[in-house]
Amino acid sequence: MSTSHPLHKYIRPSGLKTANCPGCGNGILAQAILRAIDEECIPFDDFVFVSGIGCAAWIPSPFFYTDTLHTTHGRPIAFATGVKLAAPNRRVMVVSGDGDLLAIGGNHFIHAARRNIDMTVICVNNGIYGMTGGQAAPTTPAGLRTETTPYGNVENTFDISALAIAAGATYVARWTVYQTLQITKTIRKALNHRGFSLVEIMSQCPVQFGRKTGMGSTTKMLDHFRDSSIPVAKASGMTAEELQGKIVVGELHSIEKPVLDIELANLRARLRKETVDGTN
Ligand SMILES: Cc1ncc(C[n+]2csc(CCOP(=O)(O)OP(=O)(O)O)c2C)c(N)n1
Ligand code: SF4
Ligand SMILES: [Mg+2]
Repeated sequence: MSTSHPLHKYIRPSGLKTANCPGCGNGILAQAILRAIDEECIPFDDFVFVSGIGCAAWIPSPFFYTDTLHTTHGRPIAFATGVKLAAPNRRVMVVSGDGDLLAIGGNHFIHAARRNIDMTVICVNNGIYGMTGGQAAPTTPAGLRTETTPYGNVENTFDISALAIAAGATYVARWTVYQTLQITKTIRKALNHRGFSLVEIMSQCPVQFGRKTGMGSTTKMLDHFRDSSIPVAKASGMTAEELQGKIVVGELHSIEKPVLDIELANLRARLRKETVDGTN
């Protein structure tokens, strides 16, 4: 009897060890992503995974045994856009961190959402720049002491999912790594959605965020996710004050809108026809 893990077939046989720390939420998420693809029975070779720079960017690259693009900091969505437009039949999934996608990469993020480019973006929101030593990110909670906010963070934070909806994303959901099964279900839905999907995953970084909040251990951070999560249906009946410090989880937005690669293909077909007809 084989004892190998059922998802092992998706891991590149490189012998490389993960860059992520023990207790990091990234391992839980990696497994949830692979399980969603496995359950959907989508050939792994259909995918191109794109990531930027940061701990979360090590989730697909180089470990997922298909095409993986490990790009420059803040630019995974720009690379993913190029891949999707050059090869519309490939499934493009971006997996990267809150800093990578929303700080240096913020402009690419909002414009890809606005253009409804067909890609699944998984944003790992750990509230900090993990890989570079715990600097404040646009998601770092107010008051938190970090490497760059030694007296406490005085900035306002982005609500990543709300930003994506406002920018034009057509599928948006949020979970924490505590809700592993729901993450898998949601990624399956996102994979079946044609257009720009954002799945925001609140994840624990025990090493940087945990140390600085004093929350410390992985289990304490997971307990926090469990105790702070409010399903979106329940949240709709709560006041802003009641929602203070809570994490609204579930499917937040799902609509249909024209998708960029389809619109471009239609445009090309129309221009070709007009050229043949002599009307262009
Ligand atoms: C142009 C550029 N600026 C800054 C950096 C340094 N840098 C690398 S990763 C990173 C932040 C990563 O944070 P996040 O995307 O939240 O990933 P995490 O490590 O938390 O998963 C920064 C500032 C860089 N590599 N390139
Ligand atoms: S520094 Fe934090 S986010 Fe990065 S791998 Fe370690 S625990 Fe995970
Ligand atoms: Mg981060």
